[in-house]
Amino acid sequence: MATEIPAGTSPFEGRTHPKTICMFDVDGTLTPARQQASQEMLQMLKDLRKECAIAFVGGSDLNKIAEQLAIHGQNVVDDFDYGFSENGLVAYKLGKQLSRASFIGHIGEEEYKKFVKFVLHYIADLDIPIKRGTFMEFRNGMVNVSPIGRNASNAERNEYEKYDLEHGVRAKFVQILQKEFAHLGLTYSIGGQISFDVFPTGWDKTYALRHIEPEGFTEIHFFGDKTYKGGNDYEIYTDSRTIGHTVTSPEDTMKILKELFFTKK
Ligand code: M1P
Repeated sequence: MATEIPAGTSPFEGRTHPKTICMFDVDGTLTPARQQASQEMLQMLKDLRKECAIAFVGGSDLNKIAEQLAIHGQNVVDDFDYGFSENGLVAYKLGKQLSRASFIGHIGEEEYKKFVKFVLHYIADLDIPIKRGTFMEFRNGMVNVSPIGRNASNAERNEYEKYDLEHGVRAKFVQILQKEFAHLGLTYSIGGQISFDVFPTGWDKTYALRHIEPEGFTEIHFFGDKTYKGGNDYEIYTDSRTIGHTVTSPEDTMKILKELFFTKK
């Protein structure tokens, strides 16, 4: 049963640091890319929740994030104080949905149709070693485009990532789209192994910050692995409202958390 919170009282008052929040990217930060979180990581997040508020802020949609973080079948948005999927374009607070932004609502059906037509033609003509299925995934606030297709297996993903790094397939594709659809004001973000996300400029991970603003946190920590320019953690990592932490793996995230919250100073 939901606990009644008296008006004007923060739900985080009982935490050791009630005005602090830790926000985490998912792939490469809480979990290996597109895989499940370790038991050790899940336990650490549980312990951290006693210290301060916690949030995930992933580029993926909620289903994918749940596969990675809710490994015991629980509802992932109950394990975090805030849940931000699709960069926060779909947002939850304490298990309840806050809002959902619409990509089509923003660019319009006609422009969207032209975009889809162009992308699918381009992929059809693309000569890469293998192709699978689901080349475009329509989400709420963004679309995800994958030259190999989202149905690629883990082994195929790893192979494709290497191939893409060498041949710049996604980078070239993005350049062409930027030119062709310049009037739409879209951002293209290569955040994972086999695809890139497309969303209106400004709808990057900083979008999630508007949802925590009313709570008046004085320390906002952000942890991410793609914090370099062009990576999908860059904007939130460099935002003046956050204290950014670059991590190299989930183990590195745990190491930094231990130093920040679990080591007596
Ligand atoms: O979280 C990072 C990215 O993870 C997936 O990327 P890929 O399938 O290419 O590894 C996607 O869900 C993508 O939207 C997301 O940004």
